[in-house]
Amino acid sequence: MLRKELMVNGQPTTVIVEPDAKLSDVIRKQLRLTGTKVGCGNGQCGACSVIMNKKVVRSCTLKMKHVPDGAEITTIEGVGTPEKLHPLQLAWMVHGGAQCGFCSPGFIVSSKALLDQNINPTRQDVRDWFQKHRNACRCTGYLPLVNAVTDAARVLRGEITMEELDFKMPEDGRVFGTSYIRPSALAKVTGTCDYGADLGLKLPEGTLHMALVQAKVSHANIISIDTSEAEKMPGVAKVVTHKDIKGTNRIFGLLCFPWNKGDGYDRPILCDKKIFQYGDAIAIVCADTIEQAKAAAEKVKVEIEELPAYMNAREAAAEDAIEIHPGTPNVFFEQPTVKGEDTKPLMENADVVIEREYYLQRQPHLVLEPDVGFAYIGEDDMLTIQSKSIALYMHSFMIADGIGVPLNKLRLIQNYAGATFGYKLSPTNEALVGVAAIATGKPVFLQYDMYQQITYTGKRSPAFGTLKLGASKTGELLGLEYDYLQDHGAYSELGDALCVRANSFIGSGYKLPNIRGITRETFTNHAFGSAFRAFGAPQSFMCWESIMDEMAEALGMDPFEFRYKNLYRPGDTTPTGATPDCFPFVELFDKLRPEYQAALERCRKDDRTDKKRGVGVSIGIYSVGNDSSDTSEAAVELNEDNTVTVFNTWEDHGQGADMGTLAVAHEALRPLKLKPEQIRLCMNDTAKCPDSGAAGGSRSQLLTGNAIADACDKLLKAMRKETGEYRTYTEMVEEGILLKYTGSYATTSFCTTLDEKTGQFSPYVAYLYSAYVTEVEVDVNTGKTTVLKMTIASDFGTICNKLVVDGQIYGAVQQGIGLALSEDFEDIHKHISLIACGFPYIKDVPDDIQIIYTETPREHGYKGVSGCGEAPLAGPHVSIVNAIYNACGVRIRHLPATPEKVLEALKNQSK
Ligand code: MCN
Ligand code: FES
Ligand code: FES
Repeated sequence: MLRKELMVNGQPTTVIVEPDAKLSDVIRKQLRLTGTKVGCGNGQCGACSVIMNKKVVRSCTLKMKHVPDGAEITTIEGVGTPEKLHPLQLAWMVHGGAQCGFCSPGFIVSSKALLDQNINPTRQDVRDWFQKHRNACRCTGYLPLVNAVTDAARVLRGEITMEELDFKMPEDGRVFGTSYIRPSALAKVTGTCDYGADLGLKLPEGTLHMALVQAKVSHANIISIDTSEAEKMPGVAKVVTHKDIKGTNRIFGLLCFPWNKGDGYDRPILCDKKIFQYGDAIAIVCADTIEQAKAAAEKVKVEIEELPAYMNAREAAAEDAIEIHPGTPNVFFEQPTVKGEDTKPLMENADVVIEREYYLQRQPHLVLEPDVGFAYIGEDDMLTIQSKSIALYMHSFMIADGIGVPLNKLRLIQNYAGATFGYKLSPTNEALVGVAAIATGKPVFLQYDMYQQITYTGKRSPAFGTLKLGASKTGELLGLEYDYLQDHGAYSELGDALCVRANSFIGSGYKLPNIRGITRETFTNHAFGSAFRAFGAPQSFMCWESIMDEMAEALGMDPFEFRYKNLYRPGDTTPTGATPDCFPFVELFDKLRPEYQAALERCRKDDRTDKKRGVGVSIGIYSVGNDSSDTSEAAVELNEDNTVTVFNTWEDHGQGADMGTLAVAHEALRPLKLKPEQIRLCMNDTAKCPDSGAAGGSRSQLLTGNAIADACDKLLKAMRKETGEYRTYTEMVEEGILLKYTGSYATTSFCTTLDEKTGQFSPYVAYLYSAYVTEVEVDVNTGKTTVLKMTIASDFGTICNKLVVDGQIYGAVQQGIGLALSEDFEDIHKHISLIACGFPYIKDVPDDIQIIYTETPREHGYKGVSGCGEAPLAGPHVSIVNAIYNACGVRIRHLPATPEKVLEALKNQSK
């Protein structure tokens, strides 16, 4: 043991530690300073940054034996407090720097060390600093963070005051439509916000720690599971296997269409007969400490018979492949699109016909907070599960039978989430902690490390698409044929819905009267497909916006003007035959055109023989809500102090559910003249809040927003006196008037259901439209592509909070760049860390991102809103690959466009 005398946040502190203990563990677990977060745990993300003796260190890799005695350590708690913010913390809030906020303490601490040395850094200095210190963010696209640092520096230099930096309420007192700071920002920037791992440290004594016994192969029959040795290991309370599960041991995968060939019950909670993918959970060891649990997990013996592993869609769809889920064909869902005339004769008569194949890879979500959750038997005998779930009611429904607990005995609560980007639309750990809590009768805690996060949570489903497009020589689109095969990995969960998204998006955005296409979804033994921001759109637009670019070239037309000519205009319909909710593309392109022309001019001027520059264009469309019918509920209650509480399950990934809820409620309750702080939020607890639906499908602002507004309307009606004034709480009670009202909203009356034979339907309440112009530089000696600038023009309806929506776009740019150039989870033994998976750091993302909006009010959204969260990720990657082509003549049809791939294509080109 070492005895160290430290100076922590200005306070002399003595700690007794193991020499090999990590500084991050000592700070978090011994000193209970949980503002310091641990993300990757291996020096790649900077979430754990602290200042030690004036230098930024990543505390997760620093062993205590290397911490000098007397070291001065500053954590986020020492930078500033909620009562006395450091300018960096305020600047972070004002610039929307804390979305999920998981990276914020690390960034702020790192920035403090920079400003301590250099009070007047340039933007480049800030970017160099974050790159050097590996401060990684998955949500913000970095640009707002650089803004925050430079503004905080201005405060420190005395050029502006904190008051001047702060958000100013407009004179009319409105929150809706402004850049009001989200309510959770203060806790996030001060490190006082408890995420799952922080709450884990606050669980009662006796809580058991869970370690999973996971499959080390991708496909096998299980012959036996022997837990006898593990059970005898020190500290072990129980080894849970499928035999201990009281329910069906299956997670219901939400079959969406009855012609799905599976039954939706293909995913076991704990494997019983088969292993379907690498990492599958086979047993759970529950022990007093995590070390004991892990040691015992090593002793569980699993005897298997290995089977052929199908690691991509084509292998699994081949005729000789065995069924991964016996009884269900590997290709478990198919959906044709039949729109307009037969395309065969059209193709024969078209002036130009091109046929191409494209592939979009298995994009990993790469969130910084690894999955974490816990469960306990709570009040009223409820099995209470706390996790990062973004679908609380839906998950209850999906797991209840499997774990063997009636729905009315199950309570799900969302913890603050260090982002999900959709992977938490799948119940990843909820059933595991549920069965462990039932089997042991104790509180249980399960935390994945980054390796488990990457290898054992869902991924974006990769897809192959072969498209054939016919056009007239004047550039009219005549017909499209396609065959699209998507790899949904080991489990079917939401796979049919994902498949149908491709029918909606391939061919969209343009006048295209005639389509014959088929989309197919297949099981493989690779990572199961889960929702990922823009669910289905990036795959579809990779195919569609690539072939549109190739068609422009075949026709000898400018790719921007070719698109412009064909853009949706009134009278046009979507590939599923629906009428778009509005037609903003022409105006968006008109606004983009000068940017496009300036970009072409810049690239022409700056082009060099070794570094080629080019401009790419693409569009992206996304939809709002679940297919065909969607509903949401929220409630409001008048409190004794005449404040109002809003109740909903608008789960927060980090996108800003708190902000959306507050802004809508504040606006809808304007007659009460409440200040924003007089509206309280009670969110994301199924025991307290009504079912608002999942925070997926960019649906919440529109659907839950309407439900909140409806609840507010009802409350206002109840409070309104004949004089037009409003009753106080006391008056309401005296008159015996209800204080709490539930509001609801449903899309059922105007959305229609999918036609099995033709794929035609009107599924969505609203759509989201974006167009991208991107400038890249390709180094022809290395094949490396750098994105220099991206301009995005979008229409998401009326904007509820500008800071949030800007932030969504900036963040999507980063993810689009990763998707285009580096991110993948293909090799299960290689793609196992953030860096190996191609995580984009600040130098991979341009500091020049321009945002253009049109705000076409939507008929069905409160105050004209539509959604926004996923939309900006529908198409940016295609503008990048199109720009690569424009720069150097290399057409990348299989993503990601890694330097090796581009270099090889360049070499082939010169042969
Ligand atoms: N918003 C707005 N004005 C509009 C539309 C939306 O101000 N006209 C705001 C909303 O208040 C909300 C945000 O934009 O804070 C997104 O709203 P919406 O599009 O309705 O999306 P949801 O809240 O239903 O769902 C979240 C969506 C999805 S599905 C994924 S995945 C996603 C995303 O948004 N994951 C994210 N954004 C993310 N952002 C972060 N930081 N982290 C994630 O994991
Ligand atoms: Fe320490 Fe990622 S660098 S948690
Ligand atoms: Fe940076 Fe979410 S705000 S990771």
